Amino acid sequence: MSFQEKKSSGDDDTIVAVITPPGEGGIAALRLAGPKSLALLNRFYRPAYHKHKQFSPFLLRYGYFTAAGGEIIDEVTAVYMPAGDSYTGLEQAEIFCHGGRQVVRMLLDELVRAGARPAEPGEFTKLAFLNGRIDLTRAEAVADMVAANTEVSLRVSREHLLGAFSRHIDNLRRELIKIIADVEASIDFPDEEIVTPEQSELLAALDRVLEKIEELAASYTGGRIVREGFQVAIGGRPNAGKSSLFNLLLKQERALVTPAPGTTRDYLSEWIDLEGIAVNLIDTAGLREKGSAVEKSGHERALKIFKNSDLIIWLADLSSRGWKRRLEEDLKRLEENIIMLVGNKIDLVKDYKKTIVACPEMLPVSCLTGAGLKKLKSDLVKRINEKMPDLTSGMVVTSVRHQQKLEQAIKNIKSARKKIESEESPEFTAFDLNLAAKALDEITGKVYNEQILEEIFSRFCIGK
Ligand SMILES: Nc1nc2c(ncn2[C@@H]2O[C@H](COP(=O)(O)OP(=O)(O)OP(=O)(O)O)[C@@H](O)[C@H]2O)c(=O)[nH]1
Ligand SMILES: [Mg+2]
Repeated sequence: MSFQEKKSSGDDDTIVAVITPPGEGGIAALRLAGPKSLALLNRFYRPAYHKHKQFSPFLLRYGYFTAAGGEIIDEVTAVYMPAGDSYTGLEQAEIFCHGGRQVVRMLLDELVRAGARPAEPGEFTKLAFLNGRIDLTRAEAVADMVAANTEVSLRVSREHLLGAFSRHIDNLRRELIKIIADVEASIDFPDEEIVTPEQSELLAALDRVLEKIEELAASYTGGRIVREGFQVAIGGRPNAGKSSLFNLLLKQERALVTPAPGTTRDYLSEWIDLEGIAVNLIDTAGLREKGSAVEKSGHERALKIFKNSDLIIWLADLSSRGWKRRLEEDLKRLEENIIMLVGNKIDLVKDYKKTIVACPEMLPVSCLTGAGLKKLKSDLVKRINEKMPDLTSGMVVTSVRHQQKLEQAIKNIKSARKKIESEESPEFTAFDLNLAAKALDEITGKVYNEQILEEIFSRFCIGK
């Protein structure tokens, strides 16, 4: 289905849903979208004053919502938006009532009894897409924007919502289409009546697009961090002070701290906001060779957590004898992980600087006195920022769906490249390149099918 063929969901339904969160609140809002929105609004609305009698576009009116029998259900304000000039692109009305569960339910019931259909999850945004108001990446950004819980994720989803990302995809597509036209010209005019580009020119042009798409696809690692947060695990031998550090970073006594080794058996996980970045901090069970069965399964879990973490803070107890030898063993085991080395309990070690001279990258701290913790936090932020994508452009892939389509496009372009090099018939090259363009079109929604829409909008809640 192409962009031009888009219609509203195919029927003349007027849909309704509460668009504010459930529960009690000062105000709740209901939205109607569809050709009967204004008629339905007029049917239940009674003005408080004469001058609020008639609805005109975008002017808030003050009055009452009355039941079918005429009795007043609530005092409300309401607004109407004409088709072509609303979020969904359809005629729309919004009613603001008091934010009580029962009030909302009664208003909704009246509207449904009068013929409005309860909206499906994400249906308002889906209509906005189907009516050509926004493209798919922007529709998806609506959900991300609502879910954003840190400054960074908000900034990225806002860029996507405002269309920076889809404009970038469209530019890449345009470059690709130009190349396709050149390739196809050599199919249509095999006698070379018109000048077609040299093989080397074609390859150079393809490489330029390929490089840009690859760069965009590479931003996904950072995009995943923006979306899912940055995972930091605290690891180390039993009694190293992992739970103490966890509590300090969390600024609350969340994990149990005792002098007995093996206190933490299972892992604990909490979110912290480190300078606008969502960090998922995990306290793990201390690693040691011997231990009870419970401890052992705690270790297995810890190892799995380390594997999935973006960074491990590895804690050594500088006051314990033989910490260096144990650290060496541990580091060997963890060699593939990114580690930040921290030496704890410096308050117990007389000349700690001498002790760690052989470990220049080790950060000395004391969870008891708080010494070194400021530096630990700023180092942590630095390490996280190194892995964060450049957010200034908004060109960050945050969605698996987009990432898969980009990978598809890369694969198709690479295959086309090979065909040009081995001088295969241009039809085959054009075929691959058209597939690549289609993959890009599926990102913005120029090409879509029901399954793609279902995948995207099922993530939404009712009322979005
Ligand atoms: N003197 C001193 N004691 C500390 C320091 N940090 C932690 N401790 C103590 O060391 C003991 C162990 O601390 P925890 O935070 O429970 O250590 P853990 O690594 O979580 O231990 P497990 O969960 O058993 O693996 C507790 O008695 C803490 O009070 C420190 O910097 N200095
Ligand atoms: Mg612990």
